[in-house]
Amino acid sequence: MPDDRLNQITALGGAVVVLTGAGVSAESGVPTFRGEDGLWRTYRAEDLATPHAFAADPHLVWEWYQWRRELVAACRPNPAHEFIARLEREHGGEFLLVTQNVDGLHRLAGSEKLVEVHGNLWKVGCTSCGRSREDRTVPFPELPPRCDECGGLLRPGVVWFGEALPEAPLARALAAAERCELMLVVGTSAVVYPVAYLPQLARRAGAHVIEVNSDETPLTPLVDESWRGKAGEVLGKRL
Ligand code: BJW
Ligand code: ZN
Repeated sequence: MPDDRLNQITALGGAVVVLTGAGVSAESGVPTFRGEDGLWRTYRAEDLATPHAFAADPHLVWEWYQWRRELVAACRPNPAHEFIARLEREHGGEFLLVTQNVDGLHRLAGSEKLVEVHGNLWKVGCTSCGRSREDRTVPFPELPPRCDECGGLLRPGVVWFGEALPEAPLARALAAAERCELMLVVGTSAVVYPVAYLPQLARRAGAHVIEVNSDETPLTPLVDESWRGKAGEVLGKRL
């Protein structure tokens, strides 16, 4: 095991935050949003992941989510997810995993201290009565799916552009970013706000920030260390 800042800080029980994005799941077969093989048939996230798109054509938006639910249902965690789950288990100090991912793979890998700030693909919410619940039906017999209770239109339990992030998870993420000693930022393009503020916040509060990414991002010039490469390979070596 290398003697680097990650190991030094975790050995001393310093507070650690891991922030992840779509790149951490790429080696599991989940397409990223903005990468080369990214997105998602012929549509851009910015065109489908909005309340406006859903209001205009809920069937089309649900087709996209149904396709993603089917795809993700067949995916398994990779060594990057496993490394992060193990870091949580073995680290004596404060720990929080903040994920922008909606695929649920971190939980499958065993992560427990986590907040899903952009929601979860396996949750649905009713646009009429407001009830929300977990629903793992793949595929839905009919699109768009309807609420069992009131017959209203269901929507995916994710956060779209222009929508507020869930209050409690975001507050936990902000507080953890402000007091961590080390932040590991894995597989995110760091362009979607407010999450993109978290590493900046941590850095300003004096944390050591390490970015793990196969490419450069707008965050790269601001971090203390860049570990260039595929997350599963770079972090898998440390398992
Ligand atoms: C690898 C790899 C490998 C590949 N290993 N690495 C300024 C300030 C604040 C807000 C804004 C602002 N300017 C604009 C906004 C608004 C907007 C925003 O940020 N827009 C930007 C695009 C400019 N933000 C919002 O609208 C947010 N809400 C908000 O601000 O609300 C305000 C409000 C307050 C009160 C009331 C009402 C409103 C909401 C943002 C929601 C984002 N939603 C999505 C969809 C989620 C649901 C779904 O999945 O369908 O979240 S968009 C999409 O982007 C998804 C992701 O979580 C998010 C981030 O993407 P991510 O994870 O970084 O993926 P990629 O593809 O971009 O990057 C992958 C990276 O991995 C790359 O760097 C690769 O190199 C790398 N990689 N393979 C390691 N193997
Ligand atoms: Zn309902």
